[in-house]
This record gives sequence, structure tokens and C-alpha cells, in this order.
Amino acid sequence: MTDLVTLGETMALFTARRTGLLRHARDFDLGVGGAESNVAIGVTRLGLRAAWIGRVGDDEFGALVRATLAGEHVDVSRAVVDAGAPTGLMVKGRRSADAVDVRYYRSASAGSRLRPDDLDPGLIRAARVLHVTGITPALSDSARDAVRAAVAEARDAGVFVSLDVNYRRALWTPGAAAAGLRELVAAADAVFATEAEARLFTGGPESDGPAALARSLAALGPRHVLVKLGARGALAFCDGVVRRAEPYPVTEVDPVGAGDAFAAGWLADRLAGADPERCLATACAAGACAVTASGDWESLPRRADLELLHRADGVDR
Ligand code: KDG
Repeated sequence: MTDLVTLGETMALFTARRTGLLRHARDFDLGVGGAESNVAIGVTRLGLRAAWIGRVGDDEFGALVRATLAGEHVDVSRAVVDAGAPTGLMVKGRRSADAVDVRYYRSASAGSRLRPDDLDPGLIRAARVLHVTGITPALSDSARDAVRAAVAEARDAGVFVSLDVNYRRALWTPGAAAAGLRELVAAADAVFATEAEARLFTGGPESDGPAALARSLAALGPRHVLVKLGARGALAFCDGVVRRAEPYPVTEVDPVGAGDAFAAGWLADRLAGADPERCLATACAAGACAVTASGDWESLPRRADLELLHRADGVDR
């Protein structure tokens, strides 16, 4: 049985090895990245079974995406190879030692041609969680329809729906994202958001802190709202109770993928039956692990890595 099903776009990822303007980069590492597949890898490393649905081109990058996810034991049997469009690309540079800069080359990519027909309703209905993000609906009308159809299927079957807002300003404006994602927020059981992302929907004053933002977001429908506060930790508003978690002190190398790690940690522990404090602590620990090395998913933790982090932290969480 599959524990978590997710759908979205996974791209080939070129990461410049040298700091500075990309035009001066000579060497790149080649890997893959995609918010949803990062979560699939994250929960798999924490002991669950995950499946990823998406489209890749009939090209070397598409082969790399499928091989990488399969190599991480994510079920890619429903991935579609689309001969009509290329696999999308993402290029990560480092303008300075502490400023990561991400560019997309994904317009009209195979991943953005995802459509409702690509779904496997039986797979979704039999899963324990459907995880979606606010990225996929911004890719195209058909991708948006695929997310809607997946969520409708999950809800109909009583499957837990998880949404990471994941606002991407390269894809749409804040207003378009708020309008486009409101319905998904309302349909989700759990919503993950940064403070800025929560503000897209709540319309409250800038002075609203994370607890107020979480409450306002929960008022739209979700039972669980998780607000990611970066180096300040995180806050959970679950079933009417606010909980706060401190960050784990780690040295940040690459922040990209931390939010996906956070979602994976929270979902994996929730599915394992952990209590709300533990779910939040694991989410923070997973997010902390994710920033310690370059790459969107490579440093996602296994259970043993989390234990090491808990021990190094010295705090009983
Ligand atoms: O969440 C990390 C993602 O930003 C990255 O893997 C790429 O899916 C991605 C996106 O669209 O930004």
C-alpha cells in the first residue's frame, strides 16, 4: 500500500559550483528538484511508501528524474513520459556566499502539461495522504485541473489532504495565487505556509504574528496549520491548540528544500501516530537537516540522522 501520493513537476537542476554571476560559472552539478518529489523522498527516507505522479520529457533529463526518484525508492510507475515537450530545468547559482539564486526554464515543459487523465484514482483513494503544493496549479490550466481532481478524489475517499502553499513569484502574482489557491486551502486537512504565504489569504495586518496568522488560515478550513518561521523555528495550530517549536541550531549551506523537509517530517510522524509536539519537532529537525548541504533533497534525513540531531541538540524534545 502507498502511504503518500503526490503530483507535480520535477525538473533537472543545474547547480553552479562557483560563487558569482552565472555567466562566469564553468562547472555545474546536475541533479533534480521538485517540491512534491522532495516530500516523497523525505517521507520515504523516514520509513513510508510514496508515489509521485508527473510528466517528464522523453529526454535525458526526464530519464534522470525518473531514475533519481526510483533510486530513492519513490514509486514512479505512474510518471508519464511526454514526447511532446522537454523536461523543465532549474538553475541554481550563488550570487554571494550566502545568497542562493534560483532560475526556472519550465514554461511549456512536459511537467506543466500534467492533466487529470494522468491521475490514478485508485492509487489516490487507497493512500493515507495526498500531498499537493501551490506550485502545480500555477503551471497551466490542465495542471491546475489535475490538482483539483486529485484533491476531490482524496476528499471523496476520506484521504488526508496536505497542501504546502509554496508561493513562487516567478509563476504568478500574490493576488493570483491567493485567488487560485483559496479553494485548495479550504479543502485541505493540513496547510504548510511561511508567514508571508499565510498573509496571502488572511488579509490581516502586517503586525499579525504567526499564531494570529495560523488561526486566520485555519478559519478557512484546515484542521492543521503549520507556519514555518525559518531560523525562528515553527508554529502549529492543530485542532484549536497553538504549539511553538524552537529551531535546531545548524549551519546553513543551502536553504532550498527546507520547507519540503519540514512537511515530510510532519507528515511522516503524523502517519506514524506521533503526538502533535513530536510531529512539530520532527518537522523542524528535518528542515534543519535539509539546509546543511547543497541540493534540494539530498540531505533529507533518515530516522538515524534525526536521532543524531536530537542528541547534538541536547534538548529533550
Ligand atoms: O521546494 C524546493 C523547490 O523550490 C524546488 O525543488 C523546485 O519545485 C520547485 C519549484 O517549483 O520551486
